[in-house]
Amino acid sequence: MSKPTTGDFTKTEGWLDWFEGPSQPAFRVPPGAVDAHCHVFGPGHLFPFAPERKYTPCDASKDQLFALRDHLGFARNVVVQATCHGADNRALVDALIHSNGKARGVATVKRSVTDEALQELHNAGVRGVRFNFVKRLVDFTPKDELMEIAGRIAKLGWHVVIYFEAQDLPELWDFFTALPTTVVVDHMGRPNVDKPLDGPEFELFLKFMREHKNVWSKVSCPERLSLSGPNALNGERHAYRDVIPFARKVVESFPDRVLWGTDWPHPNLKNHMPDDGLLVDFIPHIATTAELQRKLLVDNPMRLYWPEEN
Ligand code: 0GY
Repeated sequence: MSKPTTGDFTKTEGWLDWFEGPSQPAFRVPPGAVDAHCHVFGPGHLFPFAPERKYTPCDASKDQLFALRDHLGFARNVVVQATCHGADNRALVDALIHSNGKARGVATVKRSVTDEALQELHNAGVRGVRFNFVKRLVDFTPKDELMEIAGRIAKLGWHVVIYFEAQDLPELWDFFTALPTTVVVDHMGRPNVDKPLDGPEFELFLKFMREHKNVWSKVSCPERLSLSGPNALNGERHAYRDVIPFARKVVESFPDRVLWGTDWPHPNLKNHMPDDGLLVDFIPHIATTAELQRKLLVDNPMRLYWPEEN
């Protein structure tokens, strides 16, 4: 089904819309589970996309996100500001304040943000900022500017979410390791899963987490990283198999510092759009015991985003 973006916006050519009618996962997530990485897009006629954006998505509203949450059996969401909205957090804030306390957020802010604006974001449920280093998504922001923002948001008890690609970790290492907050890496730093699990590239990422106890990782987005794709094995719901060893390694090495999210509505996927039910069925392959599943889906995200409930 095509959902043309509304308002003055037409979605990017070739844009794949999110999966209509996701399947019921076979895996039942534990009570209180948190989808700790998802987005809202617009809708464009209410919340315009940012002039500096690199893509124009299809609309993906808060109500559609909350319906997916309920369908998959999750209790809460962490909504992450997507680059198509730049540093205009209105769609994110609108989702948070209409979530009945079931959503918290990660915003994007500029150096010029006022203390009052930060406090308003906090009141709405924002608990972190996102620094994006993926060149196809954003223009470069000077590191001194980002470090200044990190120092300010640290005072609110927030953390920094970083998004980068594996080959850029060496260059970014000194900046990342100087951040004064908890640091959450999106999608395991995007490993190349055709490279060996014990090769130098992924080992550098593991070292980053091993040596810096403030670093957490989302073990999310197998659909983005996989080369083998969603094909089930012998009719089983067992997709994205080439990503499993990488994600399982991170979960088992750092069980108290991992998060999981759907990444709905899945920006920028060119070849296939995942069935979110199938994505949930990826979880027991990477967190193989009830205890690991509880930490990944409940304990860890609750500690980071709803600490007052612990
Ligand atoms: C993701 C990944 C992507 C996009 C964004 O904010 C964004 O635009 O995060 C991507 O294209 O890899 O986490 O949703």
